[in-house]
Amino acid sequence: MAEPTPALPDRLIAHLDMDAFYASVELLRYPELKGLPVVVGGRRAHTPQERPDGTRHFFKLADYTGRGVVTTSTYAARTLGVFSAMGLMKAALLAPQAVLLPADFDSYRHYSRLFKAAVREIAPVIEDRGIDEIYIDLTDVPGARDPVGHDPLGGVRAVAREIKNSVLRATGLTCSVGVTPNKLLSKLASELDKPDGLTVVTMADLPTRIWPLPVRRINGIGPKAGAKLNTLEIETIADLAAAAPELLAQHFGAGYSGWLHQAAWGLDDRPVVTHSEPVSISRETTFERDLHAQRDRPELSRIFTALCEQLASDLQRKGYLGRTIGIKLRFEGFRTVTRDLTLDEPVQDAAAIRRAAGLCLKRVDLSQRLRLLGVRVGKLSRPGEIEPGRRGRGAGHTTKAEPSQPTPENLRLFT
Ligand code: TTP
Ligand code: MG
Ligand code: MG
Repeated sequence: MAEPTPALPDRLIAHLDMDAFYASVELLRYPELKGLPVVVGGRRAHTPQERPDGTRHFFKLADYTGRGVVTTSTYAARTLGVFSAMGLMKAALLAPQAVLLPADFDSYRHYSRLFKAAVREIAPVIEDRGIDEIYIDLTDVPGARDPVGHDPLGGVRAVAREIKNSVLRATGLTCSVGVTPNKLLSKLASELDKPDGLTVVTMADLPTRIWPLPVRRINGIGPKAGAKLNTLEIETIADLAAAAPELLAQHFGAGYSGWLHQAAWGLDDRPVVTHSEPVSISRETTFERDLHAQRDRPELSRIFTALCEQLASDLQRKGYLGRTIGIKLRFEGFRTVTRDLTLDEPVQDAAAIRRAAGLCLKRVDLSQRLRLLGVRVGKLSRPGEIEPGRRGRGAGHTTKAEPSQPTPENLRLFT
């Protein structure tokens, strides 16, 4: 008689995340940088230059001055302490010899589409979680529930390996995959053996693989909740799993504390959602130096127009129109201000976006210098369709309650 196969979990969910994604895409173009500390985050001026003999000159972090941040870094740079979101000047102190490259988002989007298509050929139930990661429901993929020898998870392991191979063939890039009974655990598992990892975690593995991790690793425990948990001497997921539910409820309220407890015990029944529509699409830019609305008017105006043009092309490429146009301004000292207005009819062209965003701008006091400018389009719809939740039609455009008067000065700015 055959031995009974140990029960498989009801669902087999994978989380796949590309390794050092932007940096790895750059290495495809510059293979001579393989294994070296490389940082993505420079400006166009840092584009490598080809020498007459065919070799390239790369910019080094040590040469950088400015206020940019590290977008991502290769694993070689990470061993020197250089990570995403660190200031480039600070990173230069840790890794002066690291190569600095400008970001090329078109390329990253291209490789993002390629890897997702490669996965979809093997497992069609995919939830898009951004440029370099997806959830995949492997439950019904042929072979995923077949044991291999005595290993009940042999089948799903083989499917995951096939997915990784297929991504590598399609893109030349490695990724890390976590396979578990749910999204929450899979998101944790995909990080455990990065880069090029394949990590299967079952409920039986919780104590050894998940519980030792710091609570902040759980997707849904942000900096605030994390800090508060730490003040309660809850540092690891094990501490959280052992915490008295009443203590958690006292500090976090009934809803969130219940979720914290479930998360620590590896429970999560959210489905893999295959269709998601963005709520809004935006573009923003941080200036090289703070700009003043009047003194730097031509430069600001040019940047403003360019943002609106990029946004219009994003909308057109993705096939959306939007009715709410918003702006975001960050001033010196980091104060951030947003304004928006809702139009009668949805738009997707740069001129209409520019016009509406210009009206928003007139509702802001621009006496302080600016460090960031952003433009956003929301209330998205597809051509010929009414956006979700929209009922009747209002008269004229409705603006958000923010009745600041346009000052005569502002009326002349950016126009
Ligand atoms: P991540 O998946 O967080 O990071 P990564 O792919 O570079 O490295 P890992 O191997 O640890 O997964 O982010 C994916 C890409 O998103 C990353 O290559 C660059 C971009 N990104 C930012 O622009 N800003 C950020 O703060 C982070 C974290 C990522
Ligand atoms: Mg990644
Ligand atoms: Mg990611």
